[in-house]
Amino acid sequence: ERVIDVATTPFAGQKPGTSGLRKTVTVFRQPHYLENFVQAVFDVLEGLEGQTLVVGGDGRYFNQEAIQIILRMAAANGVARVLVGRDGLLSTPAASCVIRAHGAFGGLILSASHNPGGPEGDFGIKYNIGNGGPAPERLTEAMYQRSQVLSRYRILDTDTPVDLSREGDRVLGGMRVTVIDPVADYAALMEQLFDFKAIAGLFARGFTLCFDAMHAVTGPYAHALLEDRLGAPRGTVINGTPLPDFGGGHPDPNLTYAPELAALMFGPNAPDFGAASDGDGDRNMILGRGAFVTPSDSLAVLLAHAEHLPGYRGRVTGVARSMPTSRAADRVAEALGLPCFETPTGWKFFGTLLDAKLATFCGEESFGTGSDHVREKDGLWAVLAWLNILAATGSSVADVLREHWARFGRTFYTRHDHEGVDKDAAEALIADLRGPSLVGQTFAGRTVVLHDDFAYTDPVDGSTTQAQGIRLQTDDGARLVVRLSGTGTQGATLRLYLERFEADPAKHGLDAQEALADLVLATRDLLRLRERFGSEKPTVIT
Ligand code: VG1
Ligand code: CO
Repeated sequence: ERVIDVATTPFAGQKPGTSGLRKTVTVFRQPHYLENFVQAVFDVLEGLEGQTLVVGGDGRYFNQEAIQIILRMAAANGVARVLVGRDGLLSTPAASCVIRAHGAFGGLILSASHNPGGPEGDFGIKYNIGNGGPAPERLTEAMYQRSQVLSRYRILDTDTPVDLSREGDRVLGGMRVTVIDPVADYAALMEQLFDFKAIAGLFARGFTLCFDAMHAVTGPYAHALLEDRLGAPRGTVINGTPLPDFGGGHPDPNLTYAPELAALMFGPNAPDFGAASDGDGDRNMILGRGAFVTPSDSLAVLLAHAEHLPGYRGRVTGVARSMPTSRAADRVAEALGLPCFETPTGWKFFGTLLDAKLATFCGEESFGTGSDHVREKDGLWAVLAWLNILAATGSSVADVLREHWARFGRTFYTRHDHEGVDKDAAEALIADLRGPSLVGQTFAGRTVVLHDDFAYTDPVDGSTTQAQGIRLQTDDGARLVVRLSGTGTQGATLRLYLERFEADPAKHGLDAQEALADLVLATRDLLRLRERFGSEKPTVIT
């Protein structure tokens, strides 16, 4: 096969957001669109020639076609070898694991994560660096800049697809393509981190679990780990076959988009434990019988119980959370004498902290939890960590939560999303909030003590990131955060994050929406939501 240079012109807006470039499938299927972006990535990677890349995706519509294009371009750009998951599948955490396990130069992950898939849905692509983590901002910015000026891309002149259905080596131009088992490296890593014997013991004693893979990429991983290795009965994993359109669902593990699981866990026949993960397998939702664990609490609980987890015992150095994530983990860190870092939204900001061993666990309120075992958040990892804790303590999920709150206090937390709102109106709201300081004024009967637009200086590499979201804090420790989504593909999504601390155990049983009701009302007034957007009702509450 010949290498050819194809003349092209830039597409506006090929700018990676919170997690890679995400657009509708229709945008991605325009001739040259994907090719341009991939070439922009390759162009800014120094020393790519002769290296090994990892490629895989969440199996959504356009995954296979995209991978074939990427393989032909990688070969044409001098990549020596590509490791690709069988059938083009690799969950995001597994891709991170494979990059690290094989010492690859980096990897391309095809996913729009929790966004719906299918011909009318979304697609996405992101580049991860050699530590297995998302490319840092300076690299994604360089890719964007390059995409705006390139005039040609390089590709192998062939239409014959590489067979990705069988494991083993193939040759494509001058490049080796190795099709790997997408689960093997990842499963081996999980066995090193957790007490599989204790978890298997739980299942042997009749402990029941329902894991909803939401027809997304975690199905094969969950079948292999939970059922095959840990002995949970068949049927423990539901919706376990990855489908290009996720069965028409919205593969976002929360109480709104996983309604069947939610109904099961709060119904009369609830199993002991319930969990779900998202399109690309990096998010997780944790439920017990009649109990929902907020992701912010989950991070705090894992940190508090690290001594039960073989892979972490005696080596936890710190914790990091994204800015809008609740401060529940901060309280645990303080009690344990560990540092707690507050970073901008998106997993790419945790990489330097993990590499420098400043943080061991990381978390985001958006159902993301993880550790230094890879450089992505990891849905199934969180599920295994919780199972390990339940096995070690002999407690139920509800008891673990109750005991945690009794010891550290409870941080009531909620996020209200207003999806698909008018972009100009949303930007005007943020601009207004960047205006005169509200410090000293009253908010929900409290006094505002902090009002800023979050900026971050990375303590390891000194890089700075501005304008990451408005923070409003009151004298009693309540907090409102306002920011716009960087992963959406339609209009704008406004995210409002609210929390308040409660020390009194007699009040820990309250429903979060009830406990935060006065803050919700005050937020609607302060932001004049109805006036600006025509409605003050959120589309999704998590
Ligand atoms: C959202 C979440 C953020 C997460 C990101 C990627 O970003 O809020 O915490 O890191 O999605 O997750 P945004 O900019 O829309 O708020 V995933 O599972 O979509 O890769
Ligand atoms: Co995801």
